[in-house]
Amino acid sequence: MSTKPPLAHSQADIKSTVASIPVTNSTVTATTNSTVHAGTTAGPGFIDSLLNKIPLPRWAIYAILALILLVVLICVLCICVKCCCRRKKKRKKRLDQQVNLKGLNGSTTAALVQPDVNDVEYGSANDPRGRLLYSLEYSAPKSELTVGVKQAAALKAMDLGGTSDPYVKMYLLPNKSKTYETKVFRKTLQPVFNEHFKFQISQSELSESTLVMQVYDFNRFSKHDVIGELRLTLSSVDWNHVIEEWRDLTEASKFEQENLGDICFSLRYVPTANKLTVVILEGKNLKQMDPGGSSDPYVKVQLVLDRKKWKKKKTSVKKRTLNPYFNESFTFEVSFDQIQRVQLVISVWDHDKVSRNDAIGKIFLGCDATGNQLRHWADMLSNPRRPMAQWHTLLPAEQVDGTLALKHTINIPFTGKTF
Ligand SMILES: [Ca+2]
Ligand SMILES: [Ca+2]
Repeated sequence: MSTKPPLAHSQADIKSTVASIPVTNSTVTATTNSTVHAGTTAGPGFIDSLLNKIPLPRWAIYAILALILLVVLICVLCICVKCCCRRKKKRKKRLDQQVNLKGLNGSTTAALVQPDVNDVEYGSANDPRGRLLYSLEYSAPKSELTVGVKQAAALKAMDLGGTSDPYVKMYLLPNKSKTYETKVFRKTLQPVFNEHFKFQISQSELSESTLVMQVYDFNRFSKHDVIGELRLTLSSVDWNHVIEEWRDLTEASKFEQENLGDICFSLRYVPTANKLTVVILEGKNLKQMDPGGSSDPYVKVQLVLDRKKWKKKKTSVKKRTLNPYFNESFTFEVSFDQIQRVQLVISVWDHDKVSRNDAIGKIFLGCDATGNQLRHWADMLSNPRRPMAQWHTLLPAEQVDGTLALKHTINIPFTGKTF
């Protein structure tokens, strides 16, 4: 208590009250006394009575309390450390994935990808679509255009999870006789393709052609989406140098992409039984072939072996629909030796009572197919006895016939629309 008067003095000085020192002194001491008194009687008194009720010595109670406090502190500390670690791990995992994807680039197995079920499209039309690094080289003596698809960057995410499964499709216009596709790179927005494709084209044709490179997002269970595209007018290119440059992708223009529709079917091969089963499941958004704005679709399933028409089956006709549901199964006897040489041609036709039936669109699968079709075929072969279903976008019959004809220059019995 002897130290209190100077403290009271100083408080009084600071406040610079006009009141006399003895008065302030007494009020301050009074208040301090009262607080001390209240503190010692109400709080501790209550705790004392509580502690007295516990049949343990005081030191033991204090020790237990300290122990509990220590345990709580350790728990809080553990939770904090765990949270931090998890965040670090996530960041590390993301980095690892990027590294793995970089390591995968260029490997042949990248083509046989099986993206997850959550391949769902989202995003709007005006987002940036990313960039593509390509190269162009023309050899006049060989009449050969070499297009290099080097890499893409900052591609637009098309799937849930913020990624895409990109691949590049390319062709020349107006003579769209050959379409090339790169391998698919799974779950990345910066694939490194490093693939080269050659077009046989004369110098005069070259100056009238447009090179179209489209970056697609692969989806196993739905239609592949165009992420973006590049259209290069080849007449404006200086062919004295090898061109290598980055360009921003633009939204794909639809004007020359005539929509023929999509077809879904499953393939199953049982090597021990020599059985190939094709189930034609359904078609969607088929092209309107009849004046009434509809079509009467049916599907032809054909096998070509050693350049000859080999086996043929067809579904029933579905009247007046552009989204037919077939679910019709066809089984062919194909030996393991034959399955490696056979081509499966799926064509969708519009039935007409009066006039000739028209082909709506066509695709072919087999070991010498490309892109999506080759992927489906490879999936079937690498998963024996399991039916593998997939959607395919129909191509113009002439284009597919052209590709087939190119491969079988002499013995082709199937040129023209009748195939
Ligand atoms: Ca995808
Ligand atoms: Ca018809």
